[in-house]
Parts: sequence; structure tokens; C-alpha cells
Amino acid sequence: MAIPAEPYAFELRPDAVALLIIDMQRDFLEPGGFGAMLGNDVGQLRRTIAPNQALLAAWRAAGLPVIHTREGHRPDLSDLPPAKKARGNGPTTIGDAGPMGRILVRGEPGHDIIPELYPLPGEPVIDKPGKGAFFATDLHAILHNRGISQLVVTGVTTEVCVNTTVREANDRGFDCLVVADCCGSYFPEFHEMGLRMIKAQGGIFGWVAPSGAVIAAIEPKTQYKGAA
Ligand code: TIU
Repeated sequence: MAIPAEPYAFELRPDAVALLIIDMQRDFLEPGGFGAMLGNDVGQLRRTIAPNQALLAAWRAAGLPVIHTREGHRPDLSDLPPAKKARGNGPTTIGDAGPMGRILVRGEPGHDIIPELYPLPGEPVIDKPGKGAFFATDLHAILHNRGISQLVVTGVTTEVCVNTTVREANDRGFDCLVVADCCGSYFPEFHEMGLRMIKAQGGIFGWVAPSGAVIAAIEPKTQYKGAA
């Protein structure tokens, strides 16, 4: 089925596609989380919750596979590069006590996915130590084993974990459709440019479309029952 997209229509194959929802975690999205603690406007990310809920509901209703990711580290921080720990040069960094538990540490409240988009049993959750979802995870193996070659990508933030993951996927041969209103950045201009970078040059990294176009393509069409 063809989805109207930029820079041209995305040919969605229901037998070979997964929805990949990137890092919709409490520490990034909730007031009082790590992102807010750093002075970021979480409203820029929270506007993506409702569109993601609508897309996720339609996707699940269509019986298509969903994969979630979370950025975070082992409690002993053995998978946290010292360079990432030091980055930001602030008094509180990854692994320290934050407003919703230890920051970006697996098992802590702030690390978990927001309740509005919580994974269902059977939906894989990829715990990733980096910005890209392929680096140091089993995502590639899961996609390969399930015959998935297309990714519909949503989540936060557009220019960081979404862009890094789409670039990783593109180099591995996956076709990525990024859902514009289901992605967000603390910086609106980075969101805009992050999307433009994906679809530029004939879709150098992939395609971009609004959630409505994806939902319209996967929703079962109303059956014509004939004239009364
Ligand atoms: N998930 C993700 O994008 N992690 C970040 O650290 N993003 C920022 O924009 N900081």
C-alpha cells in the first residue's frame, strides 16, 4: 500500500514492516524528569504523545509488530562510557540520583516508558546504551529473524536518537518512514531540520509522512454492504 510521503510515496509492506517507537521515557517527557531538570521544555515532546497513541492503537488493531526502545544503562554503569558520563559537565549526570530515580539507569522509574504508550506483553523492548537503537543491542537480529525490512519510526528526540537510529537502519539496508508529528525535540528548529535531513536528496535516509497518512493506509476499510 502506498503512503503519501516526502520525498515520494512510501510503499508499505504489511508482511515486512515494524513500528519502532524510540525512547518515549518518563525522564525525557515528564515534568520533573531528567530532561526538565536540565531546563528543557518537555511540552515540545509531550505534543507527540497523542499522535503516537493514535498510531499505536491503529497499528496494534491491524495486527502489525511493534518494537519499543529505551536509552539507559546497567545499574553498575559498566556499559556507560566515561565520555558519556562526563558529558554535559553538570553537577548531575547519567547514573546519579535524579528526580525520578537514578538517571537513565534500567529499572528506575524515570527510565521506563510513559504509561500512555506502555508496551504490551510480547512487544520487544530494546534497552540501548547509545543514541542509535542498533549499537550494542539485539535489534538487528530481531528484525532479521522476523523478516522485517521496513521501519516506521517515531519517538524522541528527532535530531538525536531518532536520527541516529534511522541512519544506522539505512546503512543496514532498511527503508525507514519517519512519522513527523510522532517525533519531537526540545528544540523546534532541530526537529524541523532533523526531518528535512532525512527526506532531502531524494530521501537520503528515508521518508517523512504525518501520522494520519500512515493510519489511513493501515486501517481496515469500511466494508461496502451494498444498497439497502
Ligand atoms: N533519546 C534521545 O534522544 N536521547 C537524548 O539524550 N536526547 C536528547 O535530545 N538529549
